[in-house]
Amino acid sequence: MIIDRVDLHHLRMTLRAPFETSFGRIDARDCILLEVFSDGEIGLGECAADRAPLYTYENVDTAWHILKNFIVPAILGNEVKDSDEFQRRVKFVRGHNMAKAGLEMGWWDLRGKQKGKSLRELFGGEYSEVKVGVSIGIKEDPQELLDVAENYLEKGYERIKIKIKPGRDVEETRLLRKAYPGLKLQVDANSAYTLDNSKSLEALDDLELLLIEQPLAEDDLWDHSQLQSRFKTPICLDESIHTLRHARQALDMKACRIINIKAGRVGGLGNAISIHDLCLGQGIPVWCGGMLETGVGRASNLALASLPGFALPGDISASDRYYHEDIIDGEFTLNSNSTITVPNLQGLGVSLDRPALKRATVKSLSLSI
Ligand code: OSB
Ligand code: MG
Repeated sequence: MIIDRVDLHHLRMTLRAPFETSFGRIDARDCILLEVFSDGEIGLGECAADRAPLYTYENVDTAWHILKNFIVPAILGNEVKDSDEFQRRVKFVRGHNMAKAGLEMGWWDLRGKQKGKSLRELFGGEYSEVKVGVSIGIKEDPQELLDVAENYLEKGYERIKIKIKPGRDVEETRLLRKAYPGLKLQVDANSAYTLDNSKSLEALDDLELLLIEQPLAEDDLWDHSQLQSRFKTPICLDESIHTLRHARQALDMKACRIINIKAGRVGGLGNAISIHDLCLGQGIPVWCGGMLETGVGRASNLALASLPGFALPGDISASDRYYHEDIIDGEFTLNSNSTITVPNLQGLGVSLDRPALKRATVKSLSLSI
């Protein structure tokens, strides 16, 4: 396949409710939507970098710059037969995985359309519906958290993840556990702790959590291995895993017992699948993380999470959990068994709501051969 044009759209999408994590609070989510052209067909991609570099060093402006000046020029006009070849062509760009993943997603959507297959079929995904949960941000007070959680449980979500940070951890988690003894519950610290101040986390170990996500620094596999050796609850890594090599080393070091896979964080769907395959081979459960994606990224996450190693519910909630107005036609809804159905149309299986896209667009740029 030869890509001959790429359009970038910087989007700003207002969230239904502010989302707060240990690294900050946002009212709106930025991202880059990509339209990728080949042979008269258009593929869609989403680059998950946000307005500020809080979750990772990338942000929407660095991704724009790296896509425009390096990644898109390396791909335009060149044959790209598979995702390995895509990675070889962009390998000279160090890091910037979210920028790479945005364009790679567009390549996959095109590939599916050319072959007349859904991404799930291309990936060999087994599940036609994937188990999902909801990720709840840090709230004003524990009562608000309980109210929000109750609302999601009523909607049918079977698994809840709450964001924690020092001082806003044990009390709220204990309260939720007390209110819902059998609930599938997990916490995400987004790197807010160090080994020195991780004492408060020990109380979490008795609350029968599915996992504790990314307690320590992104670049600290070693300290995670120290922490995991003291905990019976599995540690799950998110921010620390950027490559297949990181995943292998984290498992060898016993820095975690579960991995959260996000295609954006690891440079694309092809790399995400490689990490899935490694974990499946070692009996390590994985699950699909989320980045408050639009419907485009959500479709990609659903296809990825259809693979057999995605044993735990993903952070892939229904469209109405995120935005008043999404940029795709239709919406993703929650089935009564806490699943979302994987699209089965060709490619990602979603189409753009052009007027909505226009309303969300901050700026656009068209690049061609
Ligand atoms: O750490 O998983 C995270 C959102 C933005 C950045 C990082 C994370 C998250 C979430 C939201 O937890 C998950 C979702 O998309 O529902
Ligand atoms: Mg996380």
